[in-house]
Amino acid sequence: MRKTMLFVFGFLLLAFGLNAQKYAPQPKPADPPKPYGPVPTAVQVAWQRMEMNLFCHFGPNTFTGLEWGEGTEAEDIFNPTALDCNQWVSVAKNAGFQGIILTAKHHDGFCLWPNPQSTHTVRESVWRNGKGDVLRELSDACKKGGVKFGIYISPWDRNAPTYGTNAYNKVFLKTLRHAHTHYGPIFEQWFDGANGEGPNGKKQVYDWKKFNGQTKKLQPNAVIFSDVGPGCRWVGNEEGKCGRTCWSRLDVKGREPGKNAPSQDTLNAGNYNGACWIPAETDVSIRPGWFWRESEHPKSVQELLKIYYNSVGRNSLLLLNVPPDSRGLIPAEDSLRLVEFRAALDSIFAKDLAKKGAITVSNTRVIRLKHNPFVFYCENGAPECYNLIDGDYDSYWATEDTVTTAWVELIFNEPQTFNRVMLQEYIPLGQRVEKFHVEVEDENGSWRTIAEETTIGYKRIVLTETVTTKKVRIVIDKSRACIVLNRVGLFMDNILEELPDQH
Ligand code: FUL
Repeated sequence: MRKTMLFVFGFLLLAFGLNAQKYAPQPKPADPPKPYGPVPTAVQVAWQRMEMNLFCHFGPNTFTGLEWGEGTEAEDIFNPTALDCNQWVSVAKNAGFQGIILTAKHHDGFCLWPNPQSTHTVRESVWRNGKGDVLRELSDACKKGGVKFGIYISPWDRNAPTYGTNAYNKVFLKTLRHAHTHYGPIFEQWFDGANGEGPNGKKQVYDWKKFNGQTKKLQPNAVIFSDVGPGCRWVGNEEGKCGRTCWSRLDVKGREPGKNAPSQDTLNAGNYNGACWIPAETDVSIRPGWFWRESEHPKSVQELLKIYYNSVGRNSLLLLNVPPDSRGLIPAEDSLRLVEFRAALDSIFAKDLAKKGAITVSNTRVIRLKHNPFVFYCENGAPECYNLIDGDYDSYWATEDTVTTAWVELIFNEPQTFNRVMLQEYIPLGQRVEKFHVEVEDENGSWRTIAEETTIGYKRIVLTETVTTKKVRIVIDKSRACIVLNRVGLFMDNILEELPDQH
């Protein structure tokens, strides 16, 4: 009996549903937008979505106070008294960092793992009677804590006897191979561009093709960092500042890391017509130096917030260096500062005021809705534009193919107060927007521009004066192809209220 009733009910539902489909005026849905220009690989998209990673500079310099060790330091100098990589991982996690990159070998050549290619390693030190291995500990701790693990291995080596000859390239390849086959998986391989004098006064001609080729083969899911990628690029400075205009595209033909890299300005802004997708990574230290020194202290929360806005908020990933001390622990003052930084970010970004609004758009592409493929609309206030606030990364609002100027309007019942506007382009389909502005309606019904900017990219956080309004309009003035946005957000930052230098 119950079965029959269910059957009848189901039949009625189906019949009614089909009927409704038949008679409702349904526009023809368009195909999703075609990718524009170079686009990121799935690995690059996953990497960009990490947003913030921790950098750990650790090695003989932690004990000597040098920034660039000579390579002649006695191995016994490296002797952390209480190394605990689980502590590094919990510091990273508590602050919301997704990955940790360790200087496995800095310019002094000292290896934090027993690299068979070198006699200048933890194995030759007194630390744990030569049985210690920092790479092993951090890689294990990362796996245990669910944090991704990456390594910095400096090509420049002030210790390697072969440095400056062809033989060094082979040694370096074997060094990479050892690290890549014993401690993976790694999410990022960091190649420093510094190329100073070797012990014999010679400069090394690096075989980048082989370094990258082997890395890609052994660690296909690792993004390779260098001045010219191929996975991601240096942002061109160590101050935590990505360009206000920032394209994730770069031209690298004939270029190499180091002296032959594009100019620092180019790295900062990318190339408008760059042939490759090589997004910017902003590396900066929480302290004045890259390595720990007792006399130095971490930056304030305000400074960290500025760095956040100038990196994550400008289409770049933030790689924040937090150096462990001579005990092998991240000092309490730094870990506390990071907890404060996290609390500040949470207080600003936990509440997205855009979610309280109704949305209309000047144009929309008719897209079948992801969660209900039988329903689609195209009139103003169409459901597609709610993809901008649904929290689903892969759902977006897009304009029709020929439309490269459009606006999104947020309308509220009650006035809202905010000073940060967050926008995201759906980068799997490329980077498109090159000019936009934000307007608010005042009490008299007239519109006022509160910000004018250029690029958006993966994420753009626009810093504005604090405004209170019932209507906000984001106007895309110029896009290189139809517009594809997956996020609009409005936030109130009560911590960094004054507008920092925005250049
Ligand atoms: C630079 C190096 O010379 C510094 O010592 C540091 O490792 C920084 C991240 O990159 O090129």
